[in-house]
Amino acid sequence: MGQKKVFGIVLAGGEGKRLMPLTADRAKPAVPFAGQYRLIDFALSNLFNSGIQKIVVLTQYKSHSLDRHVSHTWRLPAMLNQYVASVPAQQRLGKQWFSGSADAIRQSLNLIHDENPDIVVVVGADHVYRMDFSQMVDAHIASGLGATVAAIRQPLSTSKSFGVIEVDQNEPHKISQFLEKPAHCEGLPDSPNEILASMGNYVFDADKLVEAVIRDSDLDGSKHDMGGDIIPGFVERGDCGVYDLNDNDVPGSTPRDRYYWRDVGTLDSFFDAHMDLISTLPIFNLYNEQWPIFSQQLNSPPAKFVRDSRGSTGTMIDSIISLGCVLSGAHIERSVLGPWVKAESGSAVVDSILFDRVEVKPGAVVRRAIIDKNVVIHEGAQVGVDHDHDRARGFTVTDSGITVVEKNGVVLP
Ligand code: ADQ
Repeated sequence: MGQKKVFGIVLAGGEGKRLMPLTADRAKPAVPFAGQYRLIDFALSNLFNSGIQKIVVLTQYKSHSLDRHVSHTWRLPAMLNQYVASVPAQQRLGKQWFSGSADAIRQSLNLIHDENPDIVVVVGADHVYRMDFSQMVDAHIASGLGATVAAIRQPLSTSKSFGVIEVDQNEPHKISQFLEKPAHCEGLPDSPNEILASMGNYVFDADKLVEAVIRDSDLDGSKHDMGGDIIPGFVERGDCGVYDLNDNDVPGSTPRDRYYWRDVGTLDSFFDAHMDLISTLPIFNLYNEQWPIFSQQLNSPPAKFVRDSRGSTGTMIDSIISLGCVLSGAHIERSVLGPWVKAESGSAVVDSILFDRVEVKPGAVVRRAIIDKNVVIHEGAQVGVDHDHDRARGFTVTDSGITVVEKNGVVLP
């Protein structure tokens, strides 16, 4: 990135409807992940580790726990002029909230003007991955183009979830067509069952980004969306490049997780991403000290795994257990436990994700389930065993059979 001034913007105002009920009370980037993290920690760690250390997080929807997490966790040394600032929508330009991700940037242009950067890196907040943005910024500068979109190959069947990129045959670093979430499209010439998908991460020349969001605000029919409006505009003007994640080399990556990227926008993909963490050779490795994923420093005692009062031992295998957990005589298998979870005698937690302070009482069973914060699962109760019973009790059951229990819930037998 050399001497260029680079500014980071994290888009964190989306509602995350497909993650309901986990987003009933919090913004999607604030959803807990892997026990001690929040989803936004991945985007912020990637930016910070890339040397981008002036960052704003644009928030809107139910932003309280997100703002709190960012301000408690991401305190960079002001003395070095580094910061991560969470900036809620403020109606600075009139009586309207952000109408889309590009409008969020337009309404926050004062933040860009204050820093007067050469380059702006704009990233989403709800993906699990590692990426060195400094390499993407270098490629962007070398291309001479106004915008660059990060891209990764995905199955053709997922086209309706992504911006789909077509490259210029003569200039393969340049995008010739960008379709936002098409229901149908063609596969890649060298791999018909795959598309080149936008990762929702962009690098811009600062002046061109400012110009583009201002121009977009006057356009009839625009949804003021980065993927739907701003990027297609750059492509139309022949000013948009592509940066393939395969060209990114993050220090300490393993062959298994080098190109790992997961959009955790649905309950099923959120569940699957957790399962990627817990195998012996993880598909995504949290233990890479050369590219750490930072999160809250919990003031908590270590996790404890003990026999119960009758002397019965529990078992635990292929699981992640956070600080403050006490597991006495419980069976924990292929599960991720957040801080301060308690599981008691004869209980079983299998293939499940438990958020902070869940209590699993004696003899209770949790199977293929996501249990939000502060839920109490009473003695002998079962979750994820009988889906009809789960639905009858008001729990969400996904198409692939994951039961989700909302925050503060009580599960009775
Ligand atoms: P989506 O993720 O579906 O697709 P969107 O819902 O706009 O797009 O979310 C992108 C980011 O912007 C998220 O981090 C979200 O929190 C944030 N955001 C959404 N609305 C916002 C608002 N009003 N204010 C502030 N922030 C807001 C995008 C791209 C696709 C790309 C996928 C990759 O549009 O082209 O393929 O990401 O997952």
